[in-house]
Amino acid sequence: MMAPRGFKRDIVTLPEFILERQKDFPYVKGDLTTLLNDIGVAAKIVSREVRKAGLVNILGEMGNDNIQGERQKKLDVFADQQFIAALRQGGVACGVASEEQDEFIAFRDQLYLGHPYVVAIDPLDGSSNIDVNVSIGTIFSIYQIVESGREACLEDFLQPGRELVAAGYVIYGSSTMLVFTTGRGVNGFTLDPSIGEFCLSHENIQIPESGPFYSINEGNLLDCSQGIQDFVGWCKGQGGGKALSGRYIGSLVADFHRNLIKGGIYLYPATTKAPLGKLRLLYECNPLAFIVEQAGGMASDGYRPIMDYQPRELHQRVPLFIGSPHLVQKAMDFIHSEVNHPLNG
Ligand code: FBP
Repeated sequence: MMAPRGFKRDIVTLPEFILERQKDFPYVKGDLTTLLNDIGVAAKIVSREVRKAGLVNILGEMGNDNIQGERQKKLDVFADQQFIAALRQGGVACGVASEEQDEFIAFRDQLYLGHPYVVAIDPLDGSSNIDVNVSIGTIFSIYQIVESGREACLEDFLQPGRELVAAGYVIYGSSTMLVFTTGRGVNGFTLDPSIGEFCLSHENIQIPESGPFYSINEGNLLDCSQGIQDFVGWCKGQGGGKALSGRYIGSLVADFHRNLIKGGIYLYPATTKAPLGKLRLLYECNPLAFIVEQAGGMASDGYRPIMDYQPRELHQRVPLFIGSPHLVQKAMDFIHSEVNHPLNG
């Protein structure tokens, strides 16, 4: 039976959505479309392995440490290989920097010369949750290379977040979702395994001005500055305000996603043990900062926007306060009111 004239399916797949929005990008010839699709394919492959992790030999450790000094998990390495292969085979990116790799990888084949993009990736975020079946994720960000027609080089990756062309994350949770921005709003796609397609499920996501959740590893709290301890106290209703609910999954992508949808703040401040915090500017903080700002939220190191940082090195760490603008501003107010705060002279 012929579909009636003008019949329109009620689902929009990721490739269709990107193609439809391609006209928004003055300078692209479809490269960004291809690149986002390549990332989508690798995400599907990783999602397939995550969904049967307990049945296949992909849980547990590889037996070595990565450049971050963390025990590398088998799924970290699997995801890293899948995304790098997808970017190399996709033939659009000319280089990649990964949280799991010591150095960036420039795709040196002639084929890649002239391709305008490099990608930074945290292939598997929330590694500590892999073996216990808790939501984990992938975080990616795309920069245009500084000078076209040459091989990818370090300066292409060490650009401020303000220079990002696109950023996104994949969450492997109760469903697999891909959420991304190209600087024109934030959209979310849910993987429909029955057709193997990411389908538009969350259009033009806006983070609530404030929200009911705060996310911090309170095990580190006594190691944080007084301003941060006071802010967490405020979150708990000390000082008479309405208490927020503490939620900490231990997977940045999962905590961030909940707060993006429902409102809240995630913070991983500097501590005496980790004076620069734990999270990586390139692989985790910049891409999520781009997304949250596009959704009406804020991302700060407690003093200035994350996106204003001039990165100095590939694996640089920064403190992170990210989420609903009212809550991030509140945290910054508490920090700025610290007795020995430099701004208080
Ligand atoms: P990786 O798993 O990519 O190293 O990410 C860091 C991370 O696991 C975040 O996902 C999470 O929010 C945080 O570290 C948890 O750290 P901690 O165990 O110190 O609270």
